[in-house]
Amino acid sequence: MLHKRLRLIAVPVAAVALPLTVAAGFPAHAAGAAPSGKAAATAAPCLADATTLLGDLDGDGHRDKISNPGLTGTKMTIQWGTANGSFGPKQAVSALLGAKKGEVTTAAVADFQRDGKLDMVVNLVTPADGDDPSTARVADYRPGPLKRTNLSSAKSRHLDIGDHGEAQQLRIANYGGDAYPDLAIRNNAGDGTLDRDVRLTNPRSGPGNYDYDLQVKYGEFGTTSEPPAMPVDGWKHFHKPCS
Ligand SMILES: [Ca+2]
Ligand SMILES: [Ca+2]
Repeated sequence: MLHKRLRLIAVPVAAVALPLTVAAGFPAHAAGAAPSGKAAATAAPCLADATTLLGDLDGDGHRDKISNPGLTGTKMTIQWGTANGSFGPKQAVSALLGAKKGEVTTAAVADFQRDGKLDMVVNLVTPADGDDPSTARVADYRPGPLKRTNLSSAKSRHLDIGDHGEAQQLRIANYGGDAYPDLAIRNNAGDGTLDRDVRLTNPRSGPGNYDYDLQVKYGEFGTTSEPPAMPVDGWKHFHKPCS
C-alpha cells in the first residue's frame, strides 16, 4: 500500500523535473558560446611553432610562452603572458627552479591529465664523474597552475624519473595510443649505457612509475656511442598550431 502511494507521488515529480533540467541548460549554453574575454584568454594551448607552446602555466587566464629549443627540455624558457596579450622577458626554467652550478635541468610541459591546465615535469641532477650515475636532487610531477616565482605546484609529487640514472633529456611522447601525453627520458644509466626510458600517463594520477614491460615495449636500450632515438612529435601530436 505504502509502495503504491510512493510510486504515484514519484511520477509527477519526475515529470516536473525534466522540463526544469532542460530549461536550466539553456543559459549555460548561451554563456559558453558568447565570446567573453575570459573564454578567449583561457583558450587551449597551441603551438606558435614546432618548439614554442602558448598556454596558461600559472593559471592567471593569460597564455604564457614556453620555448623549448631542440625539444630536449634542457634549454626551456618561459615568458609570462600579460593582459594585453604580450609576453614578459624570457626566464630560464633552470633559474626559476633554483638549479645549482653544474646541475643539468630538464623539463617537459603538457596537460598530462587533460584538465585544461598545463603541467610540468622537472628533473635536476648533477652528473657523476665515474661509471655510476648519480640520482636526481629534484624530480617532480607538478600539476598546474604553477607559481611564477619558482614553478612550484600545490599538488607537486615525486616522480621516479631521476631514481634510475641521470636524465639528460625530457620529451613529450605519445605511447599507447590514448589521449594523454607521455614522457620519454634520455637516461644515462651508467657504465656507458644511454637509454630511452618511458613513463606512460595515467589519466587519474599523471605520469606513472618505471615499468619494465612498458620499457621493453616503448623504450630503447642504447649506449653512449649509439644513443637511442628520441621523439620529436610529442607537442605536435597533442597540440594544434595557433591560428
Ligand atoms: Ca599565464
Ligand atoms: Ca593539467
